[in-house]
Amino acid sequence: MKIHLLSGFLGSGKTTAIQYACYNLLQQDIKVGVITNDQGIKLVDGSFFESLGIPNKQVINGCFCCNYNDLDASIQSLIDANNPDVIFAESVGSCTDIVATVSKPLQHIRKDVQVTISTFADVRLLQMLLAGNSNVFDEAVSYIYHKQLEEAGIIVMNKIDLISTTELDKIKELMQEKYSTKTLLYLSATDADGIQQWLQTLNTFSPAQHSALQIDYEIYGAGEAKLAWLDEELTIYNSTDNAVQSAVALASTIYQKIQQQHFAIGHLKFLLNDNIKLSYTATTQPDNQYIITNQSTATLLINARVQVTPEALDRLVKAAIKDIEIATNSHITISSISAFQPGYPRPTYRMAD
Ligand SMILES: Nc1nc2c(ncn2[C@@H]2O[C@H](COP(=O)(O)OP(=O)(O)OP(=O)(O)O)[C@@H](O)[C@H]2O)c(=O)[nH]1
Ligand SMILES: [Mg+2]
Repeated sequence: MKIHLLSGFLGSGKTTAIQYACYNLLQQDIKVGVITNDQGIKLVDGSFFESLGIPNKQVINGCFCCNYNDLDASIQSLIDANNPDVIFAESVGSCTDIVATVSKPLQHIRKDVQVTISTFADVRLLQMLLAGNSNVFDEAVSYIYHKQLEEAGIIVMNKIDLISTTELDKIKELMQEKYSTKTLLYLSATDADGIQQWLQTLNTFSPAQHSALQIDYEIYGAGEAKLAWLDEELTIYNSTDNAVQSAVALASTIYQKIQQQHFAIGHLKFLLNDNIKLSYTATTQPDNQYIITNQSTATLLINARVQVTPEALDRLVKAAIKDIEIATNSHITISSISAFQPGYPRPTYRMAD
């Protein structure tokens, strides 16, 4: 069995890559399983794979490294239920050091499993950070971003459809200079050829190329603590059957309020009616390909990961809810809410070289 670990910053395209890779492999009758991971409990990614009918498990309430035993139990549970040939495991976008804390322990404990790690990077965000545009995220957050790239065997520069060929050539040059020892891929996860290229690389990649990071956990912990997580589940009631429109407007209003206040967005994602994902990142917005249906109720799961305090994020979302209730003549009830900062990273195992 193969386990492909995906690392990479919030919103870089890990879930999208797994989704299309699963379609590709299922077409070839290769059995797949997915493990998603996040700091919270009510999570868009896990529910999204559930809605796609792809066998999946979630490691919740903290990253793989700090919940190694839950990761292992999820692997076992997928094996018992479905015996997959390939498992994709997506780590939290603010997590790093996974060679030492996840990949090496996995290879040590499950000797029959082949493990790879790919780090995903949104090519436009990378472009900004490589250009020294350091005001996108706090220095400690950028530290995590660069550590994710540093520990990768394979770096996937994703979303190349968003830049010109001239810009792409420039990035290739810079990445080659900085990361010449790594396997560098340039693709779009939404493109079948791009996914095929990534899967081919995974098939031929030797895990021996991964080596553990030198990392300062004080800066890593400080970087995670700069980010706020807000998970909220709500139901929208609208007597003129405009509940779905109101939900979409709420997502957009939250995004606009974050933009107005100049808070850096890691990933602002929503799951509408348990199956439609709306996602805003530092560089992308929803593609609006969903179909608006006339309904008197709609559910919305909000997962916001933003560089701000949890209290300010909570206030901002509450204000957006109020605005939408008034603007669309809707009533919104909140069934669960949790706003917090990720805790200091304390890995279950850490195996350096
Ligand atoms: N244009 C474009 N957008 C993409 C591509 N891949 C992903 N996206 C978009 O980027 C956004 C974030 O993608 P996800 O796959 O959810 O990112 P992620 O890395 O799983 O995010 P987290 O789980 O929050 O860390 C979504 O709106 C995707 O549709 C791509 O190749 N091109
Ligand atoms: Mg994801």
